[in-house]
Amino acid sequence: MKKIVFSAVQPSGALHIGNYLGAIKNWVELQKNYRCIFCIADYHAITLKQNPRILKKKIFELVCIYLSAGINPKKSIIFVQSQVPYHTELAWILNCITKISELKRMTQFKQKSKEHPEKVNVGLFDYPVLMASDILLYQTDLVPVGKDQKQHIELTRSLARRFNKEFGKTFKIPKALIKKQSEKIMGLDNPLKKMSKSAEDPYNYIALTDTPKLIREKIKKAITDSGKEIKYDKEKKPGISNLLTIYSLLSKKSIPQLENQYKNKTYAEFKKDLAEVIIKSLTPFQEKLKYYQSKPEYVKNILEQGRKKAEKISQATIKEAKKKLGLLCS
Ligand code: AQP
Repeated sequence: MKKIVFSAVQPSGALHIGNYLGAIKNWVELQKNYRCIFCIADYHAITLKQNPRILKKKIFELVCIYLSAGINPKKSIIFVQSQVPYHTELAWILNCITKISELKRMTQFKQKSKEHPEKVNVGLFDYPVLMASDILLYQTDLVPVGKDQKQHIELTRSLARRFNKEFGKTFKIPKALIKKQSEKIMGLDNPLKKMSKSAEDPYNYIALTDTPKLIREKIKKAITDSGKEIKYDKEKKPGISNLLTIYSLLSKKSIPQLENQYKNKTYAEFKKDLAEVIIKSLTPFQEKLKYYQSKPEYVKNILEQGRKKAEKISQATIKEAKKKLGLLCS
């Protein structure tokens, strides 16, 4: 039996190279050796206000992004979270064993509620429990994510252990799979904060759909550090270190190789080349994206197949959890 990999992305904002390098790119490789399940986390997206018309478009676009990045629907399950009712059902069950103090400690909640105090709703607070339910429903072994999700996976592990201890073994205890080099791609406008979909300034990120002209402009404007040297030093040179990381991940050249290549060159020369490396990586992806976006029936069919498979696996887990709790199930 192959081990199970589960991960998800929210169909909100502009998907960026941080999401790609930190998560989706790694999923593609995992398909070779694991049973992979990739979800469009639309219920998570509505924890912040969404325009219904745009949300619908974003859900469809995200499926196309998965396919264009190399997720193969013949090997992996692709489905939309809100189309499988057991996610919210298990979230309710897990809510009943989650302490409020645990959720209050979640860094992402603390940050988001500080940034947007007027937008804090119960869903945003409870987001990590829904995420735990997403993962545990599929008896997941590994969850490939960026570093920002580490704390949520730790909570998932605690809840699974707690449930198993109290009611008998029901859930597998999953592990986070975080790749060191791509664990946290930082914002182009602020290399001390992660690149973020919901950033107000689009110059914070390179979106997967940005045009070559815009990519050149964004990289040109990206914050660098004082001094002239192109050298990796996360503490003293966070800006250039972040750009070196992106360059290295996309070109497959190591950071020392790049440092050597740009030894006597300027930031401007380095940035010019980096923009071209990004464009070269994104062009074939964007062509595929256009192709899938022109095939809505094909995409819908993939989602329907995915929904059926996801429902079957998750139904077995929810039944078991309800039985253990003494609830009636059909
Ligand atoms: N900057 C990043 N570097 C590396 N990985 C990242 N991820 C997100 N940002 C970075 C990883 O991308 C996956 C999908 O993220 P998500 O849709 O769950 O939303 P998020 O993590 O909340 O993404 P954003 O871009 O930061 O959106 P907002 O602005 O809404 O918070 C996850 O695996 C995540 O770790």
